[in-house]
Amino acid sequence: MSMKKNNIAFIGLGSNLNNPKQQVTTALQHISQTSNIKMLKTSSFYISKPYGYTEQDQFTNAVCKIETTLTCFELLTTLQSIENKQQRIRTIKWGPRTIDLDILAFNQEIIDTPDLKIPHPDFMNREFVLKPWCEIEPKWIMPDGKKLAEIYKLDYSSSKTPP
Ligand code: ROI
Repeated sequence: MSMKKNNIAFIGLGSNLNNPKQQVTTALQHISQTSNIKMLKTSSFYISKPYGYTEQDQFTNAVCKIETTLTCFELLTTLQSIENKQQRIRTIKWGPRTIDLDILAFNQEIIDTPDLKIPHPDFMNREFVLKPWCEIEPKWIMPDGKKLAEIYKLDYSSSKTPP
């Protein structure tokens, strides 16, 4: 008998097109309704200024915590199919989107493949990720041993500009 491992993951949600609040709500419902995923926590919704490419509408952002028997790659595929269901059209890099679903953390694992990088490579510079994430799990330990609340305090002390 093979038992599947229970994994803990955090997912970042963001939208700035076609009723962003509704898009995030719908994505959270889709995630909750996925078999092999149990929704554990959801953050409040945060309105944030666009980061990276600033000539676009403000975003609605949130973070959720799940338990799942899916592997991180299966989870990525699941999230991409939810993005597709919500008619995400990929135009320019960092452009407006109906929904963006990023795996922020998967247990304490480091994944570095062309299609999937965990932890999210730029999370420490993104207040719209750190704020909702810290709301639900400030004590989360990253693979490098740093506590999330410390990263938020230390690394987001001033506004940053993307590369
Ligand atoms: N900016 C904000 N504020 N929120 C996002 O979710 C977001 N997502 C992105 C880019 C375009 C980089 N900027 C963002 O992918």
